[in-house]
Amino acid sequence: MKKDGTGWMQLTNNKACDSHPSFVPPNHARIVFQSNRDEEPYGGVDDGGIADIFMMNEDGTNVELITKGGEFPPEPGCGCEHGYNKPVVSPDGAKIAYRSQAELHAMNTDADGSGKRYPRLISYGEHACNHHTWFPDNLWVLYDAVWGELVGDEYLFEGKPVGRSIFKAKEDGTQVVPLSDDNLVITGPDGQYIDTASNTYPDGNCTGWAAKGDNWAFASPDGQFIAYHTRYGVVRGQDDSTKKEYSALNIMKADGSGKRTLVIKGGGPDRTGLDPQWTWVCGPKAWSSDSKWIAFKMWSAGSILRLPAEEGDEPDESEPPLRTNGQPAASISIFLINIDTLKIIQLTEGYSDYRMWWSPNGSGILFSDRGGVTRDDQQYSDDLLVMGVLNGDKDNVIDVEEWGAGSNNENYDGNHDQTPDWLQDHVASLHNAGGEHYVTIEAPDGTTLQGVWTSQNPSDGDLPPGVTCPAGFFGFTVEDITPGSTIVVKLILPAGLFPTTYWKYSDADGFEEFTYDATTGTGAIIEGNVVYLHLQDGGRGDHDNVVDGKIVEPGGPANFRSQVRPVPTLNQWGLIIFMILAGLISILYMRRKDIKT
Ligand SMILES: [Ca+2]
Ligand SMILES: [Ca+2]
Ligand SMILES: [Ca+2]
Ligand SMILES: [Ca+2]
Repeated sequence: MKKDGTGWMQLTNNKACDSHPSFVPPNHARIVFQSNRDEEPYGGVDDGGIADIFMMNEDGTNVELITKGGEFPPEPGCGCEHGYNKPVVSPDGAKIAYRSQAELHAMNTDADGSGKRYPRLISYGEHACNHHTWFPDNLWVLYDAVWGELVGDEYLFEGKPVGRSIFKAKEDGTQVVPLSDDNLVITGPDGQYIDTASNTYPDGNCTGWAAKGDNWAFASPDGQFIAYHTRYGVVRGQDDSTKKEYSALNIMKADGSGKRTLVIKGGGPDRTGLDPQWTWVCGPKAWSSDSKWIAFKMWSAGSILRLPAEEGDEPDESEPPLRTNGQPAASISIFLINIDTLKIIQLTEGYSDYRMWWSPNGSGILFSDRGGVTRDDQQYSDDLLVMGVLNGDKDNVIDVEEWGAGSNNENYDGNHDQTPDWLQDHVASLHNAGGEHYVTIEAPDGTTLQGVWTSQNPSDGDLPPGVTCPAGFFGFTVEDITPGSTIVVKLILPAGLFPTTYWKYSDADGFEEFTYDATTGTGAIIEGNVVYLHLQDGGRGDHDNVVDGKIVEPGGPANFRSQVRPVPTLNQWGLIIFMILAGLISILYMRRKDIKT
């Protein structure tokens, strides 16, 4: 359907469960999905209606079963979730990560000349792999899983129940890296272990899985961070009992280091910023295109009542999480948080909103409104909605990020041209990586500033000796310039920050100082807190090295000088006179004090 909800068309129409669709990049002309339709038995062997993975054209034609033949033998399972399921297409469209027997696999999207897609097991030793998402590099798949020894319906490690952990697996099946194994035995932030039942399906046919622990890992578009959440309790007991439970939204670096909590019951890491009724944060998260904000959902306190799927059905009260019955109906709202400043913004209120997808250019969030507390009394099941416009220009920096350091000033004008920066294609205002400083980048009027990003250090290695970049690095692309021309881009730092030089980084040349060269008219000229970058398309300062009307720039202001001027030093006699004077003053002061008392 179109962004305004019109122009939708039905792609499949049958009694089977068709789910988990995704477009195949880069041209998005095909759709991969999961279905338990029975029409395609394996070489005459009926698989009993378990899930398989299919591909079709974007208009619903040319449906092809792709988990077929000797490479994909019929799989045991129970219902729609088993067999070959949950296909997720890689960002480049070349590979599909999926589940089979609750383990994580990958295959090639397109069959080769001999008709093979080379399915491969990429997880190993873990159980109940779930919630898999691709890393932006197309090489790694993030997922959560349980490992340990299965005793009864719980997995134990050194005798204690373990929760879910985050792992990343290489798509060729050669490597698995645990990212949160330090969190295997789950304790709450208060240090107490919370004993909860594992979440076993009541029919007993499928292996139980522990819901507590780390779940739902999503990498930021720039590949620097992984957002995930931790459940400190189970949401759905088999006996429907109410349990003390809460959860957190966390973040870590891509290598698993630097774990920190962004949101926990009541708001930020210090549990403020939101009404304490907001207790449960979970599920899919969506990153803004500038990798600075995360959209997440939270449950308010209250009882959960899901409206009937069809008129005449009984209301279903079994949906998680369990709340104290008798309270007003709970709602689920969508929030944004800035990963550095921890600023929280509530986007929706009073409904049951969940499952967000943020468009790659940052302009809007697609989400679902499920039955229960719904925008439309006549709706009994889930609706899809889209929220926009969250990025009013082309710089890749979302509107609230451009609204000043506190994300609360719609008129913020960092380059002082009387126009709010969020409305300007050639101006971007944003925090540096780490969030300590708020800067403005201004390209010439009439050009467009695109793909703005920040990083503390774009290289895996250290900065060169003697070079410090306390504000980190800034990357951007300036388009719509005269091919071959030299432009000046202003990097406006906060007042009081005085860099003395500017360093660039590229994969090809590593770090290099960008001093001003009068012969070519290129390089950095620094006046106070403003860096004037003289960049030539296809020449010095353009990292694409091509005359194409476009300049690609990553670099950072370096070696800040103190804003404090050196204090004139006293010679020895001056120092002695100063000490005598200071002594006299203190004696006088003490005497006056004596007189007063
Ligand atoms: Ca913007
Ligand atoms: Ca402006
Ligand atoms: Ca802007
Ligand atoms: Ca260029």
